[in-house]
Amino acid sequence: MNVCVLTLFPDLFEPFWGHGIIRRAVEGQKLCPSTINIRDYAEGRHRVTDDRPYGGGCGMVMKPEPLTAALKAAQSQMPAAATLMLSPQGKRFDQPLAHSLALADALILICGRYEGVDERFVDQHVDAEISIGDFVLTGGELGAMVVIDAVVRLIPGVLGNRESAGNDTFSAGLVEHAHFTRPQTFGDEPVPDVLLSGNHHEIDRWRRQTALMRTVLKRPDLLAQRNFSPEERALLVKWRREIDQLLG
Ligand code: 9D3
Repeated sequence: MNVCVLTLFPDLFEPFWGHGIIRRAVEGQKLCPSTINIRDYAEGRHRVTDDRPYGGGCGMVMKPEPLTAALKAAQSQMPAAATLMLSPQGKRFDQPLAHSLALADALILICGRYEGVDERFVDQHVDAEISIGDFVLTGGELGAMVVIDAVVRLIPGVLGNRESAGNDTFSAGLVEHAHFTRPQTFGDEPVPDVLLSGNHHEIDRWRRQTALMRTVLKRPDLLAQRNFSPEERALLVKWRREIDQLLG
């Protein structure tokens, strides 16, 4: 996948491309990343990329011409790419959106800074705006990295079999079961016996049950839209009876 990021801070992306699974994807030619410095496409001796908002108010607005020129440069390399902008006004990024972006052959990600981007650039050139959540960042760069990180690991061949993406929390719709490794006892806490039993049927059953319990406790919102299996339904009924018993 070709991914081109338009940003005023291309240096932020160098360590990102250079580590972990993203680096492996680059080395394995599953990801071909690039950055374009928007400032390189600004005119004049000072290469100004922002200006004061029409109508007044505080903060600055990104000028449309440097963004448009930078986008043309990206599109000359990847003419079929979808043009996405990271923005607090965008559609909330989630795992289904990550899966659909992972099908693309090329993506252009535009990172805003300052108070915002001239709306005419958005109207004329942006296919979709994406937000990574309801909190305020200082710019789109961390959002772009979040999107790229989530998308690249879904490209076939990027994850090894040992780390495969099929069984993810949000693909399964439940929080994962707890994980344990050595030592067998840590600060008085032993690893649950069943995990040492070697009984893989029992281990799978324990993992399914505790995943459901942990979802009830930690992320009940995930269960609102779930179609419970008969096993899950039976467990929830059993737990309800136990809670009713406690409450008299
Ligand atoms: C004070 C006015 N701000 C509205 C809350 C304007 C504003 C805040 C933050 C304008 C730009 C930004 C920079 N944020 C992003 O570029 C951004 C972002 C975010 O702030 N939260 C979640 N996802 C994203 S994606 C890009």
